[in-house]
Amino acid sequence: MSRSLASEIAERGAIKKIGVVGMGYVGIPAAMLFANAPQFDKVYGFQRASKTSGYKIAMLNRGESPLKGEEPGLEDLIRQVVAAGKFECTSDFSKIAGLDAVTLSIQTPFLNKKDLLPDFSALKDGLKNVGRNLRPGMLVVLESTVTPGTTTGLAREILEQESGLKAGVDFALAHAPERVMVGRLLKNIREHDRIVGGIDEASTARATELYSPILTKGRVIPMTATAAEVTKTAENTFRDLQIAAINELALYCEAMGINVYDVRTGVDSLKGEGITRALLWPGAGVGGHCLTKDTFHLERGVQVLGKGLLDYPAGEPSLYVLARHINDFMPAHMLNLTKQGLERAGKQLRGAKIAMLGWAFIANSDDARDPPSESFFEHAIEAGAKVAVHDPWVQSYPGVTIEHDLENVLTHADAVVVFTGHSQYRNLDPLAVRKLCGVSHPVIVDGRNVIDPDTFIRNGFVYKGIGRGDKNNHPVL
Ligand code: SAJ
Repeated sequence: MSRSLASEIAERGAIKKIGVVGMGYVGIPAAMLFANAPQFDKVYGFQRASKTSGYKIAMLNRGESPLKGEEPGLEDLIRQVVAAGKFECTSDFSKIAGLDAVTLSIQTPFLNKKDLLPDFSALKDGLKNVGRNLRPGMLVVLESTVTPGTTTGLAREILEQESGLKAGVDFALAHAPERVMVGRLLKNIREHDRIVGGIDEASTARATELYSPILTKGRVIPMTATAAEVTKTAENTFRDLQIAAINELALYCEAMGINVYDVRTGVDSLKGEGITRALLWPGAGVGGHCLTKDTFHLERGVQVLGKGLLDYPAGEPSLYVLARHINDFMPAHMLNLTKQGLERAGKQLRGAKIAMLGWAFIANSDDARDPPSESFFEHAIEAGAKVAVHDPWVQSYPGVTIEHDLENVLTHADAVVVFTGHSQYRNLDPLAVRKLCGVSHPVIVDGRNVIDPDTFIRNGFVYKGIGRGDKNNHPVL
């Protein structure tokens, strides 16, 4: 523990004023929980006044949430902390100079996944804005998911360059990755354990002081910054791998004419000591800003940090990247099922009207980042189909007309394709849907296991479902 950082921090005293850079799905709930904690006096949310996101500043300062979709407790909390004067959103980054701690929750997508090239441009901008206003004794925390080595490498370099200060001597630096899922943002932050990885012990201790007040069930799990980066990228990579495993099984079950859900129940039944089964759910694909890219952060990490040291079977592909390929194949598989269904109804993709139900990457949310629906949409149009898209939550999406009138989308549809598991689609009435389609054998393709095949088959539909080999070649009634 370096004397100077500890004394800088001791001199500064307890953390009272906090800044959160990036008002998105991660930054907004975190800022509100900090603002709601009695230990902290004031929280600033920093948002660039850009064309695409600048509107959030005024909305938040009016006590409104820019996040659509079901987010229990968030709207109320925003109203509460804004009314109490504990939270303010601004694009004036110079305010950072008066704070004790700053967190960064900024998107870290990939420019090119094949060459493992991340796009850290937004993150670098954020780090520069913080670095320019950094003062001795302050704490900086990266919450964004990053390539292992980024906190002690790129982030440290930019902060030191911009501030003229030294990490671990003049200021504290840590990685404390977010672990939130849309639909339960506040709950996840409060109840999940928090990985806290400082570049040194003083930084870990200071970051622990920051997060402890907002944790209810969660505990702080301290480690090094790089171990924290690997933990985050690995947990998402493992989840993606688990989904790929069940997706591959679903494809096998279709080919063998059996029901993957029977098999899943069977496999899942083997419980007991030393046996952990983490079977996830097959589906139309994996989307979102996390699972679709964190594997590549991990892969890049071992390439950069583990340069020449990795002992791995020569010429064998990475298991994790293979999993990505399987999950990326599922929208194409959905299109194959749609094509097969239409052929069973005596039709072709070309000229057919497809009603796509669900654009968001996850159920009951407006989150449409990297949606699996997009590649299906593009390939269906390429194949000559007309595609209408319905989503109850997503407001808009570049290049796609998102409709909120379900009847209109279903009208004259030859095929209905369920891509997102929104609750609304669990109550589809086959008779009403068939009437709107207005054809003798509408096709229904279930990519999220939300409908009962038999009910639709009985009503003259041609049914196709992920993993439903037991139903996909049913007699057409
Ligand atoms: N999906 C399946 N089958 C499943 C689970 C999910 O096909 O059994 C699909 C979903 O439909 C979606 C995608 O995968 O398209 C991602 O879904 P998700 O439930 O993983 O949601 P994310 O990406 O928002 O959340 C993940 C979580 N990571 C882990 O659980 C390890 C969350 O805890 C992270 O905070 C989040 O990534 C993140 O921000 O990193």
